[in-house]
Amino acid sequence: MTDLKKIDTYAKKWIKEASDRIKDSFSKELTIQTKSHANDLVTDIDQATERFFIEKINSVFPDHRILGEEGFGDDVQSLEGIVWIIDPIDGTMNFVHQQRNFAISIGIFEDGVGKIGLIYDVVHDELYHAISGEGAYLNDLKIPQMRKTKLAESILGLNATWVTENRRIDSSLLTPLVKKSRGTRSYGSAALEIVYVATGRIDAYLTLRLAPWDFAAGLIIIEELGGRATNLRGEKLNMLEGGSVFFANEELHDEIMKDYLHNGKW
Ligand code: 2AM
Ligand code: CA
Ligand code: CA
Ligand code: CA
Repeated sequence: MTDLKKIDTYAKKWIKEASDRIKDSFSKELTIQTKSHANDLVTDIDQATERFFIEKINSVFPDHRILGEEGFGDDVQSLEGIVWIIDPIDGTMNFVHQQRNFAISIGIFEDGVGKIGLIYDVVHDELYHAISGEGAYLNDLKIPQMRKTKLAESILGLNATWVTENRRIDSSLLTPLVKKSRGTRSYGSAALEIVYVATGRIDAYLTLRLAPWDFAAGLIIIEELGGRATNLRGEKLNMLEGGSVFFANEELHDEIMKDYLHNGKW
């Protein structure tokens, strides 16, 4: 049987060590490069942090595989066995511009089933953490099951990009949703926005394009708390390819899916 507790203990230890290194980097000059376009940033610290995890995991768990954003892990084409899905810094733009509002995100899957989710808000020293079937915690405090909300009394996590003209969704579909909600927020870190949904700071998070490392850990934490995680068509999330995502408490998920997203028929 897989020793999840052992994996969990190491993961937590490494996340704290990685976070100390990231904080040390605040006093040094960053090397910043761009990836797919001018606003898609990556720093030497994103890369060094991913490499740090890969070295540690390979040394203790040589048969585990690693899917990481910066590409230093394995060429993961299936979720067989144990797979760590890692975003070394989620919210790189915030990391560069603000030195806050970013997180380390690690989701650990066994044969495709989410087992351990860890999201660490480095600057606030807040570790959101779940082991499947054993509850979810913010540091040592148990997070209660998610409460149900109606859209009219809900705050939505939504990036303004998607309510402007874009090629992934007809933005007029989102206008009535935004109008009916109590308000919208955008924090610039998918992992943090998902745990804000988990803890009820916001009630839903929806976005049109994420990669698996953006939501792998968050998915495990949300599901542990009775929330719903799908894409914007209401389908199961694809852990190898990513796509649109929609996280919310059950009641709000139903309301938005039915009344605003036409049960995925758009
Ligand atoms: P990152 O900082 O790890 O790149 C910002 O709204 C959120 O979207 C962050 O979680 C960010 O993760 C993610 N993001 C940024 N660029 C992206 C891209 N090209 N594809 C998918 N997710 C992206
Ligand atoms: Ca990135
Ligand atoms: Ca990310
Ligand atoms: Ca990242």
